[in-house]
Amino acid sequence: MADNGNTGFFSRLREGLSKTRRGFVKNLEEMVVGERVISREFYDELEETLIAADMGPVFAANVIEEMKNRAKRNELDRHDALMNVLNEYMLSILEASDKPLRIPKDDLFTVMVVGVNGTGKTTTVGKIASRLKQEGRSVMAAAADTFRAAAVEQLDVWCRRADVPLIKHPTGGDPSAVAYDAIRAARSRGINVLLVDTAGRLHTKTNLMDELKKIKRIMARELPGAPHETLLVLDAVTGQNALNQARMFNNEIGVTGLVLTKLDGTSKGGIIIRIADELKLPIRFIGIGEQADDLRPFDGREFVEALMSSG
Ligand SMILES: Nc1nc2c(ncn2[C@@H]2O[C@H](COP(=O)(O)OP(=O)(O)OP(=O)(O)O)[C@@H](O)[C@H]2O)c(=O)[nH]1
Ligand SMILES: [Mg+2]
Repeated sequence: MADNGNTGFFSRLREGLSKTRRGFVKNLEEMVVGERVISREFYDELEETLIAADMGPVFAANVIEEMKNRAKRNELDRHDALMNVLNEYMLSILEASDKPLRIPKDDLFTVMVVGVNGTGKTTTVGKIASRLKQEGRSVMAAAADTFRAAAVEQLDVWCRRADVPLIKHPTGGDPSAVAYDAIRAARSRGINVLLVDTAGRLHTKTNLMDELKKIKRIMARELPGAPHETLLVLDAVTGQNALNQARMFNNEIGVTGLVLTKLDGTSKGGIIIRIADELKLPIRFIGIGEQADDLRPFDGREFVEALMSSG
């Protein structure tokens, strides 16, 4: 990828995170101005600030403990030393979650994309399809969201633009039948990557989790090891709800990777730290807009830099 693209993405990410940054960095800066002796009130206020920034109580407690330790050793008498502790902590947590999706080239690799309605599943399937296609992979998509015609149409637009074949059934059909057909079609055409889009809600009273479990089961029966990746799409704007969704999906169907979308313009970008810290699931991609190149593999260091750099 050209440098331009990376710089563009970084500055857009930084811009996108500016509300999150304003929510806590400014607060921190005001708190530490002129402060040499760090008081108990200071730590309490800091803890509140980090929790208010959605980073979670565990993270806040750990950061503060480390600050207190350093203060005891007289290593923490300046503002930048304090910010360094915060930076280091964020970095260690986000780098541990920074595990890009590795897709072998020789076999059919299947990705099932799940999440509650509106988080950005279909858009993410479209973006990943066009990214992989640009990298020279053979890609196919499956519209296993049969909830509404518009959902299939939406994916169809992405697929036509990316020149990726789409397997679809009429609205209201059985989503697992779509997944089944797609695996067969992908195999017979020697496709490398199959991306399966699923619904965030259903027509029937059938539980969404039961439906997703069924799709998984059918995929595994048709192709041992499938789905190779169960990718959960979370909307950063929803903050704590995203964390709860991740817990629920992981308990119910098992999640192997996360995508965090809508990091453009949210004040709740700190949730990524809490999700990484408490769930320890790989973060595969982040989304910062609606266009194809607004999705990138997650890079923990880049994220911390974008979050903490002023501008
Ligand atoms: N700003 C912004 N918008 C996004 C991003 N990702 C997706 N969207 C938008 O969010 C809306 C919902 O996206 P979809 O991809 O339809 O979400 P979905 O999870 O498939 O929704 P359902 O199929 O209804 O469950 C669309 O308007 C997308 O363009 C992102 O990273 N940033
Ligand atoms: Mg959708």
